[in-house]
Amino acid sequence: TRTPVTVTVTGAAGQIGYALLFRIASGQLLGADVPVRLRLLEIPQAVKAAEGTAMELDDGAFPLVSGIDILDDATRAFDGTNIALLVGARPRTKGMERGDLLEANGGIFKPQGEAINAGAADDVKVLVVGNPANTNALIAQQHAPDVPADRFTAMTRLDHNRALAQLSKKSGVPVADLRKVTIWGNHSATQYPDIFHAEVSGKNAAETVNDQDWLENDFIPTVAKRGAAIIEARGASSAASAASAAIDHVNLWVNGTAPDDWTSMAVVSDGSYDVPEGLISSFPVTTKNGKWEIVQGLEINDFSRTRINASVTELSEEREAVRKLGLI
Ligand code: NAX
Repeated sequence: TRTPVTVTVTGAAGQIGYALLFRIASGQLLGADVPVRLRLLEIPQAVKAAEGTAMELDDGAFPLVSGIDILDDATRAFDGTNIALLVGARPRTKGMERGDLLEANGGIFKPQGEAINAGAADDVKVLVVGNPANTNALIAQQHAPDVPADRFTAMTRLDHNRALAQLSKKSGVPVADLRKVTIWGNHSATQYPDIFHAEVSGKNAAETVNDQDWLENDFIPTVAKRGAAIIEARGASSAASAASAAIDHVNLWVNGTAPDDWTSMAVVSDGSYDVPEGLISSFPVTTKNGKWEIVQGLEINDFSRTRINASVTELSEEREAVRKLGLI
């Protein structure tokens, strides 16, 4: 039998945690033959609620779960961890300025980065879901100098999946026959969902749809503002879809993308597509043997260039703001 993989989930008592943990326990994160050891990290006030979730995990009697620990200490939670899912974050509350938000999250992601640096397994892979996800990932990464920078990623797969869903509706082609959509930039309203390289049943998506008005005034805003629309409809923010995207992100990273497709991941930029080096920005990415690579050589038209630049500028500003706050 295989040795269990240690998976740490922060914000385990939250609504994404609630959806995510059961998917991990059932084998959908890593594979139906991979046992997992779960570590649930919460703040002290939420430990009791995390214990409740753990009781329900027990009651799922999942054959792949070899143990569950509930912790309120980051050092212990990340000790020996192979997969770190950083979901818990400080949400923006009324009257909070962006600087306050970045600072509050710096207080979470700096110590978590340090704990990962100190004790995580050599093969650790980190996914940041908690918002502002790209910049939180940057803060954690900057405080883990001994961990290769390419192990720190932030989630834009939910945006990618939202783009697939909208493209499927518009084209009348099932999601299974869509390939190569891309989310560029920041997981925020400035993100750019790109279908110029996407394929609908093997044909170019932008040419097949051939509707610039839909692209500009429907598709892009619908994908970028979907989070707000979900809150409006459900009275609570996206949770099961966010958990599902986290499963996709890690599963693809570990097990590889299909030969004729790619995924979107926010990863440390090497300067590709003129995205400043070191920013954690979303790119089209292929994965193989647990490593990701940015898809190279795509032609970027003027329409795309303007939008990618706008989102990347926002990321540069966030990096500047956390520098000024002394968080990196
Ligand atoms: P909840 O408020 O339901 O849960 C967050 C949990 O995190 C709480 O239980 C809280 O106690 C815990 N927490 C806070 N600080 C912590 C710390 N230092 N260590 C451990 N746990 C801590 O939020 P939920 O709906 O689960 O969303 C979690 C995060 O995901 C939010 O930041 C949210 O904005 C973000 N999202 C990111 C998405 C993405 O695509 N990247 C989409 C969905 C979601 O909006």
